[in-house]
Amino acid sequence: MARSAILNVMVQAAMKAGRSLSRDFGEVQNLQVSLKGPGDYVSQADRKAEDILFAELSKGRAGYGFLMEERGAVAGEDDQHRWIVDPLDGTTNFLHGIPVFSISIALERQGQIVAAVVYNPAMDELYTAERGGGAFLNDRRLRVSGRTKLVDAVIGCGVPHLGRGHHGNFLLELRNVMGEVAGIRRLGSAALDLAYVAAGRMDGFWETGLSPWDVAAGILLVREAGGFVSDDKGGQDMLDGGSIVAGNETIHRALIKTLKRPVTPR
Ligand code: 2AM
Ligand code: CA
Ligand code: CA
Ligand code: CA
Repeated sequence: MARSAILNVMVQAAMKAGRSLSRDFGEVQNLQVSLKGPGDYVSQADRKAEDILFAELSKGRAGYGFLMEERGAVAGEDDQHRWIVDPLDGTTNFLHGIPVFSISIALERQGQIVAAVVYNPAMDELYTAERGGGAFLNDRRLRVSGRTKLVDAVIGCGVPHLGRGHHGNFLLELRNVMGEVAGIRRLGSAALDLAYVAAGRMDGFWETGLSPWDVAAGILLVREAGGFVSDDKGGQDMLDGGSIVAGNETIHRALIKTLKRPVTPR
């Protein structure tokens, strides 16, 4: 598979940051950790990986702007292009020694996501996509699952975070979904959840309360693997609205309907 020059820049940056995360994951008990809010941790590993990504992406393409979890927005001279980056998606897993975390890099051009990399260094799984060029896991072309019935489906979700609301609504959604599906999973890295939907490992995924860097790359992975992505109302406000529903066409539609259904006591 021939990668474009820009995707190569993104892959090289992700691999370098991935080596840093892998080293820190091996000595996780020695990392300095601080609290950004209730239950919201950031470590030296997040910051080191972000520094590497900022340096490598800046070197690869001068002047592009950034939106990064720890740095926030950094304006560039080129206002047509912006990197949307999460240096460590799944910090809670990482700090607990659970090898389910990822680096997420999306390139936005004139408001459209055109290239995406999600990399899980612990499993050495590299997910890439370019707009119109398909999605890949390492060198293998990806396709969302072909399952069409919720009763056969494994659905990923996120659990609302401490102090951020949505808890009551989540319980209603969960109750609706768990009564219909084969299984529910909670990985703890939204970027990987979306990559797993793209890979057909999970048939669908929903979460609320997310930030643009959690989902920007994963959205393109799912679309380029033939899947559907929307916010929880069926619109396209995923980056700023914070809610996301993904799946193949049939599961995506069924999941939106099931999430919204008024709960009937059972
Ligand atoms: P993070 O690990 O980069 O913070 C899991 O539910 C998803 O929510 C992950 O993408 C995770 O990203 C994000 N997340 C974890 N803790 C969070 C918090 N306190 N507030 C908002 N998002 C959070
Ligand atoms: Ca975080
Ligand atoms: Ca994140
Ligand atoms: Ca993060």
